[in-house]
Amino acid sequence: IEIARTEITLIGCPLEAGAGVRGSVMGPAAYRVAGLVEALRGLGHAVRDEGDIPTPRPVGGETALNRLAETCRNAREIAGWTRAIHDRGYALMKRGGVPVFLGGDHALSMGSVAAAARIAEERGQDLVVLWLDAHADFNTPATSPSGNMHGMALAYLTGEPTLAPVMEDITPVDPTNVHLFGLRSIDAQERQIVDERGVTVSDMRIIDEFGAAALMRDFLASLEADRTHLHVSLDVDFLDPSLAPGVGTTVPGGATYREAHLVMELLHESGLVASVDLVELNPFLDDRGKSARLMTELVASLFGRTILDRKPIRATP
Ligand code: EXY
Ligand code: MN
Ligand code: MN
Ligand code: MN
Repeated sequence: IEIARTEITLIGCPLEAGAGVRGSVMGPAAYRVAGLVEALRGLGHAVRDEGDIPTPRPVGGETALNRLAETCRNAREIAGWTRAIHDRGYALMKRGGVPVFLGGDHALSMGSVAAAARIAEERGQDLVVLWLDAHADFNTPATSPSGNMHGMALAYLTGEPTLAPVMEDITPVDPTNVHLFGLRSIDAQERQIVDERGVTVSDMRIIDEFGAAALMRDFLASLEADRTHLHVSLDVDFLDPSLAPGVGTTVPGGATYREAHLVMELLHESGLVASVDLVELNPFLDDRGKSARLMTELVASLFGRTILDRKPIRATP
């Protein structure tokens, strides 16, 4: 089968300020070592690696942001990253092609999804966000048990007013267009927010019962082809920790090897994926590059690799 040649731009976002443990700053480098560029080129795509976004200066001076920093760890750093990632992401999408944001912790999506929302609005499309994650990332500063901003990304993006100082004037994401897939860890108050805002949730209980493929097919069938910008945000902890230990927030009972590949294969077949985040990879916690390699394999499936041309993953090169 011929794969449609896609212009893919890789953009490294080496941040760790949103996470509770350090190390995801090394994520972009690990994807390059694992051969992400080569894997995508091998499928016939036009791949440009833009390198890493330089660490921005923390945003300071604003009273509202200073107040936010009292409850949110590294709020000024995250504000800097959000602006930088948004601006670069927006410029890339404006040129066309599919950007792949290499994280970096999940706070990076505050910038990447904000950029996707702006582009979608300009193009008269609906932004739909598929959040492949063990967690909901819907905490607000008031409900967060940790103060870690990677757990607040979706609350910010769907217009949580107390998080607005991170970066004002975003195009808010419609929470009913957010699909949490793989959920198995959520805080009590966070659960309330997810319910109240009408977010779609496929938790692991539902995935176990009905199967990842059936749920993913229904989801994709509900989207209108020309009117949809589908943004996929893939958190390493979506995967079972036995497969992907290289993440700071492992939760048992995650997606299996084939479930994860099948989700990627179905997403590819849909032809709807317009932007992608790869987040939370922590090479410092990884086991001989195992998680970086698996994530790279999954991205290849997302961009058209099929079972026939897949090589087995080995623990060592
Ligand atoms: N719900 C917890 C918190 O807000 O602190 C854990 C969040 C982990 C977020 C990871 C990236 O998905
Ligand atoms: Mn996450
Ligand atoms: Mn997570
Ligand atoms: Mn809707």
